[in-house]
Amino acid sequence: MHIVGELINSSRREVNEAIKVRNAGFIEDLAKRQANCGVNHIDVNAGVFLQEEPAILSWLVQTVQGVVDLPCTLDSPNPKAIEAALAVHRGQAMINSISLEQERYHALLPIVADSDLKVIALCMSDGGMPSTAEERLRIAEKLIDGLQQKNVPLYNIYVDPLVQPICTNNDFGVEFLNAVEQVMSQFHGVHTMCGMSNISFGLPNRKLLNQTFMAMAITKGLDGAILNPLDEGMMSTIRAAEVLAGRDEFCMKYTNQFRASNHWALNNYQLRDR
Ligand code: THG
Repeated sequence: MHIVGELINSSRREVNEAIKVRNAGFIEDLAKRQANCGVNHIDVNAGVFLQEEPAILSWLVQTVQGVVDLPCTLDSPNPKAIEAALAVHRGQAMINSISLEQERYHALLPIVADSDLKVIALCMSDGGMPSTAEERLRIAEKLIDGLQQKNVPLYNIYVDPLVQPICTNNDFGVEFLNAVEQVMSQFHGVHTMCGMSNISFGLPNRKLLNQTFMAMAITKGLDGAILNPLDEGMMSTIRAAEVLAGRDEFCMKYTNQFRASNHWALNNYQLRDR
């Protein structure tokens, strides 16, 4: 599972305040804590700052990469912000995200063309949000085709079928899951990615719903997610679902996570004192 840590997002109040006063320490701490959870990319989002977004996004990248040796996911539809951030970024950045919305598509396609960037392809068009798996597939197909024509290799494409709140439509869960399954089987080599927490919007006990939905999506082949890596329940669910879906050779990741957690110490303690 390719995990993107979501916490450095300007829509979160504390992050917003830290950015305003350029509190590098706060951002560095969030970067380090997410890195310690084993994430693959750190998402950076300065979307609420509009005019200042290019300057702030590149400041976030430099601040994050000053303390952790990880690439960033550049969470912006603004080509100026992406360019500014890429100019200071080290390693293989991920663009979050291109979509079929025409303005966004034509602004971002030249940036990823002929590059080694990873790119999230969001299943959204000017026709609004897709509701069925079929609509998602049609958009995914066009995005994959357009990216391939610009020499973006399939293994750098992460299709995001778009998670929507289950409380607004009873079918949103199943349609998303079917889209994951179909993308993974029809476009061999392509990855999938999503922001899981939208599924539980407006409902109580959101963590339970997010975790359960994650396990269900993993059985369909989901291999990437943007999430809060400090949520231990979610991280455990991912390891458990991956081992059970046959995606964790020799159960190594599962065993290692268990070892690293308190359960291991507790277990040893109980064994010793038996
Ligand atoms: N797809 C893609 N990109 C995305 C999303 C997506 N980027 C933005 C968003 N959705 C994913 N990022 C966030 C960032 C923060 C939060 C939710 C989604 C959030 N965090 C909680 C908070 O503010 O305190 C903490 C998380 C928690 O407690 O579990 O709300 O869908 N391609």
